[in-house]
Amino acid sequence: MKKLLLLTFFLPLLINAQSKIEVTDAWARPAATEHNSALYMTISNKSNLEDTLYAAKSSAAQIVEIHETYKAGNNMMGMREVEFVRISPQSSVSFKPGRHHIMLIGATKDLIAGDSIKVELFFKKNGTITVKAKIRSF
Ligand SMILES: [Cu+2]
Repeated sequence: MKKLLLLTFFLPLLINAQSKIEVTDAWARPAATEHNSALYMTISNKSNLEDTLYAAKSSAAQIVEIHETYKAGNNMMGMREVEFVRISPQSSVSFKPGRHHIMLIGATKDLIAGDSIKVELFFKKNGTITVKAKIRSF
């Protein structure tokens, strides 16, 4: 009974904390089954505390990683996994082509333009945020 009362008390606070991170314009590139896609979006931090994106998950891909693009020299671009991306207080980070992206490795189904997929984003302070991303080419 005591536990139940505590839960009731804290629930509104938890819901409030969730809304401090806002994800907009989420979209992912089309890909055939087993092939790779990338997801882009804008993450806005509406709180006065820094938050950190540290993982992502989706049933649409076998492996989901946070990636950054970097200059590999001689006009070559490479990409690599990063462990986290910091989102400063009252600011936003754009995941876009040539910058950060969520790498969807091994699509579990055909990702066709016009469809949408769900991706879970894990934040240290704000918890899990589920994002709906539209499949499109650009
Ligand atoms: Cu990548």
